[in-house]
Amino acid sequence: NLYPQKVDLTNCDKEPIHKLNRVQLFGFILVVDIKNFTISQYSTNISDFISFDKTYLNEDVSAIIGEKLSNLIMEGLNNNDLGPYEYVSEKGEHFLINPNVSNEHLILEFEPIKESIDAIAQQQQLTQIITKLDNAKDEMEMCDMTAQMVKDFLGYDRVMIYQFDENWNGQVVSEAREPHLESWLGLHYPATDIPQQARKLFMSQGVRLISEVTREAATFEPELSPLSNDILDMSKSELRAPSLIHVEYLENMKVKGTLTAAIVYNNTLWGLIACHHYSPKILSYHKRLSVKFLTQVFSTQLGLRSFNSSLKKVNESSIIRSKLVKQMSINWNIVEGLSGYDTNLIGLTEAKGAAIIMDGETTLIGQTPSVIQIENLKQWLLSEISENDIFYTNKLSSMYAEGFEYKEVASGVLALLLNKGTNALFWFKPEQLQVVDWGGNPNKPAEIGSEARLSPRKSFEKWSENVEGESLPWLDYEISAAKALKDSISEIIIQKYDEVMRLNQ
Ligand code: BLA
Repeated sequence: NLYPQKVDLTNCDKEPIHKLNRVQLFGFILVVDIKNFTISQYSTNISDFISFDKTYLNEDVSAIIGEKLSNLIMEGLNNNDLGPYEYVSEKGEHFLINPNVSNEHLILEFEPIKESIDAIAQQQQLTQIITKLDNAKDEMEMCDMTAQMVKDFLGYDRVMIYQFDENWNGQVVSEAREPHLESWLGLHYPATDIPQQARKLFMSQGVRLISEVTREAATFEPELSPLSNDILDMSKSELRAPSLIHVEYLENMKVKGTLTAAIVYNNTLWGLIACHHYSPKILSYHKRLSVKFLTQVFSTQLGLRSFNSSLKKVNESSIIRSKLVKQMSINWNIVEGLSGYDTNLIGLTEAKGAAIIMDGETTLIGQTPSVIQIENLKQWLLSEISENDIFYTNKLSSMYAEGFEYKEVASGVLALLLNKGTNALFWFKPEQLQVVDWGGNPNKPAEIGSEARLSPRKSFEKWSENVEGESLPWLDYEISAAKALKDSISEIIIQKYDEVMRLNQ
């Protein structure tokens, strides 16, 4: 049995989706032995495109594509510059050959060329898009513009910008769609919709076209590669057909054709541009390449903008810290310096409240729990974290039961313990009540299908969930600001000590 594994929800993240022996029908494949350029396998739909029969197996590939092209590809292989190439068949039909290397195989992927490319017009269009992106006022506007421009450029029925969170759940943050379609803006999808191996493969590919959502696919003749005695690894193939689980998923969404582009920066998958069409849709290789380029520009811009806006926050916060240090130095009084002026401890972060426990006294600023509740929290922290450490959470009540009593003001806590916990600083963020709209019930990711096997969720109706006891997260700059303040306070304490010693002399 070639495919021993039965795929269900418990193991679908282990499905070898790069080795399913399934080829999409909008093109065909010749697999060539990289050592001697003989044909070792072909996709079973080849006769839909060119005249071919079994006898070509083990023949030199030039028997099909001609001596000239064969030499050109061989040269490209040696120079690490693999096309694409144009090929004209016996019948005079034009194809693009898109080669990729998979171990000892050279995989030649053929796609019919349907439209003539107006390179200049396409370049102008791209330049316009990039200029527009440059002028977007913030990240949100950039996402909205990109969704609309990709829709205009490619002509899909729906284009979404989809952003991952830290647990690989995702949310539709921008959308452009045909007016008769219902909006999916703001909908959430659970991480299981895109298993980890699919994310990895997708990220390295960049752009993925599924021209027709169908269970039908071509396979290879022979099924196993005679070179490796194994199923061909199609990780780099554009014509790789999707896993049947994913097909079922898209069928349930009533989608007939998709294009997905990975938004990557800092080597991580930030999100994706997801294009849906309600009828099959083939997009030429050149258009796909343009989308890849566009998505790269978009990703870089996005990264740059978020870097700049967090840099701005870091700068503002460090100005506030030096003010606090100055204030603390006036009378060598830490509590007064942190709480007695217009600029106080809260401003260092985006918290709404803060507390200072210093020499047995507790000082409160803004929205906080009570003095006793904060003292209890400190005792709990002492048992939880080492005495001079920093602690933060945006879901206090999920780990500390008493926190539930004051989750409205302090679902988020950032705490610094000083001098073995005799002194402490706290910042508090209020509960951020939110309704999360899931595109389907996330706790019920699959249903038993008619064939008594698991299938992806059938319901994409809006499914709402209340998230309780959570604040906005603590950002990196807020945590760094707290750490830096701690160092400043230690210095002030040492200076104060020196000062006292000097006066006493
Ligand atoms: C792949 N699932 C994907 C991909 C996306 C999604 C974007 C990768 C791109 C692609 O191959 O087309 C999910 N698409 C979405 C989501 C939206 C969208 C969330 O447009 C939102 C608007 N899928 C499931 C479950 C499993 C599963 C339960 O829902 C597994 C049990 C599997 N998803 C699955 C697999 C792939 C996939 C196997 C890879 C398909 C392949 O490349 O062969």
